[in-house]
Amino acid sequence: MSLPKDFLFGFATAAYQIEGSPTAGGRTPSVWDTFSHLPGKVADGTTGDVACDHYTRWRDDIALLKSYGANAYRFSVSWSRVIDFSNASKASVGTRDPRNEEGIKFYRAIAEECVRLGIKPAITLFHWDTPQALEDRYGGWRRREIVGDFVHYAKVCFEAFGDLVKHWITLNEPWCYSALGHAYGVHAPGRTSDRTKSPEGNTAVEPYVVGHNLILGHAYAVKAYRDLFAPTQKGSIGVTLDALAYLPYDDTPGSESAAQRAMDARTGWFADPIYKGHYPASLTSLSGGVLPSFTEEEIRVVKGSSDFLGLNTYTSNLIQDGGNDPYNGKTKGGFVRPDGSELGFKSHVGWLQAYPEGFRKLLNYLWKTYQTPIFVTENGFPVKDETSLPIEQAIHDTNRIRYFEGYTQALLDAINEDGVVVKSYFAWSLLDNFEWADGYLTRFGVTYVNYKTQQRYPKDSAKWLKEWFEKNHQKLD
Ligand code: GBH
Repeated sequence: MSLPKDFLFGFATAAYQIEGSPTAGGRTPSVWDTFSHLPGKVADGTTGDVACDHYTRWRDDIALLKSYGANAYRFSVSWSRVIDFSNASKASVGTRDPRNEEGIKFYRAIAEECVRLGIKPAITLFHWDTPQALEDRYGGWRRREIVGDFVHYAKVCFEAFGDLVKHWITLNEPWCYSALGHAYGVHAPGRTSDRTKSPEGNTAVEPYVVGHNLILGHAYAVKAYRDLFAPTQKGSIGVTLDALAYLPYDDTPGSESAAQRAMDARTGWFADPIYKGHYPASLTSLSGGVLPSFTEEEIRVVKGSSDFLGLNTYTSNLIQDGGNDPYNGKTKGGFVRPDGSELGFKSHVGWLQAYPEGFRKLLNYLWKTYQTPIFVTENGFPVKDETSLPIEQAIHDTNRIRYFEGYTQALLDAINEDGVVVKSYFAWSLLDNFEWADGYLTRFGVTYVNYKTQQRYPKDSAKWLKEWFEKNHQKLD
């Protein structure tokens, strides 16, 4: 059992979840700054204003990566740090806002330090933090105009970091941004779209429009990279989607087709256009005809616009027919089988149960369906209790180790037994951090962060993962 020589092993983070310093170096707000400051949006009433203070402590955090044996680091760039929106109120649609050299300097220093330590930097361009200026200017991702602005920003990044960065991820989990941000309103920009305007009276158009523009933004950014940068920089670029193993609740045809419909609605919504050139047929009918369509020219740009499939995955779900949620395939999902037994073991967070076999099935499904190398860009386990435990106890994160044991074994089995091509494993996350609408209540880190002192404490899981990689990585040709 082993991992290929060029396998990337490391940890992932996202800008708004760790950086803090929201106004430093000319940064302007993103939709997450606005949203988290609204009362009632974040469970513990917190924001990312300070977070892990990574903006000033980044060098120590990269040292942690090194000590955990990582050969790669996935982090996201904050759009509103590297593009200067300080004059945005005077700008109109079509303005290409200038570069912000101070923001660029910050991320270049991080990438340089990684390279110096033998850690390959992998950049996510969009991890949900749309510049508020663009939200105000024309409605952010609800409008096609954003594609030009996203490509402009992406080109600034390719130009500024591309000598150091050879792995690019355009978008993180567009499903979350579209559905959680525009249908349920639990993520920024917090919109709960009007569902009465759709033919079925349940499906709103807006989340699909947002998803459509995200796909186009991704595809045109990839085109720019391939046309202008890849020939000299020789990196690869793709998208990261979130996926669950949706497993039939029982062996009835109803459950089986519902599970497939859920896969289509959650992951196929983005994966099918990007890898196959069209939306899934089941999503087209599920949406009651409100899905936007691509022009012939757009299809040529969208189809094949990812060098790999970036995969964020945490859990599995048992699917039955009969739900009422258009963005999850109008299915019902749960963790309890017909015989009353549970799927895997529980975390302290309702949506996540650990089920390693589901991960192995999912890897096989994605490999078979999309036939492209898979980069696992996030996988991890939350612990709520860590917040109330004394630090010296919280760092002994036995349950998280149990999760990683199962999931890394499933990964090895998929690679070595099933022949699935998997090129990376990034654990979520390097640090405990701002867990979006959950605030700081839920900790996903392999490093405990004491938010009062900003002191970092490696948890046992960090050591466990380090040893796992050392044991399984082929270093010889
Ligand atoms: C990823 O999101 C994110 O990329 C990362 O930033 C995040 O910190 C990490 O995983 C851990 O959550 O409305 O029932 O889906 C994973 C997607 C979005 C899953 C919010 C849980 C809330 C429950 N997550 N979702 S539900």
